[in-house]
Amino acid sequence: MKSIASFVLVAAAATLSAPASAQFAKPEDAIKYRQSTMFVMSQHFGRVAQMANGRIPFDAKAAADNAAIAEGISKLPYAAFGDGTDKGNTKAKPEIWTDNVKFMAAAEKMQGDMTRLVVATKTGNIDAIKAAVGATGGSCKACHDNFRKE
Ligand code: ASC
Repeated sequence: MKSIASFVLVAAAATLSAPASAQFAKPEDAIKYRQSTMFVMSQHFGRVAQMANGRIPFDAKAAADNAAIAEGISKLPYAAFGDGTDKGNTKAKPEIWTDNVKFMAAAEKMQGDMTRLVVATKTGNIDAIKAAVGATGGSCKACHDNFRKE
């Protein structure tokens, strides 16, 4: 009985952690999904960046809220770079698949920067937020330079 219960738990965990790519009916859907999530992430990160750059008034709560949303979204795009999604309406470079370890390291760097941005926004300290925005924006840019076509 105990072992059956364990098996059910393991099976449920395996289902929950199955590659999220399984959710895409066709490659175009995966491409649209990763572009959409990147776009929404840029909108929320962009609001914090605009505050850090003094282009919109600093609002500590709005900064924290937007950073938290961007951090959550930063987890989403990478399941949508599955096999067969390298062609079509995409600027993705082949290196995403041929050098996937480097690509995923760049993704994780950005995700870590997003987490540090959330921590910074919770302090409400504009200098800490500026530094974290700079680091995060640098990660966005580095990955685009290496893995996105012009
Ligand atoms: C943004 C955004 C990006 C990055 C990048 C940083 O706000 O949409 O792609 O920052 O421009 O250089």
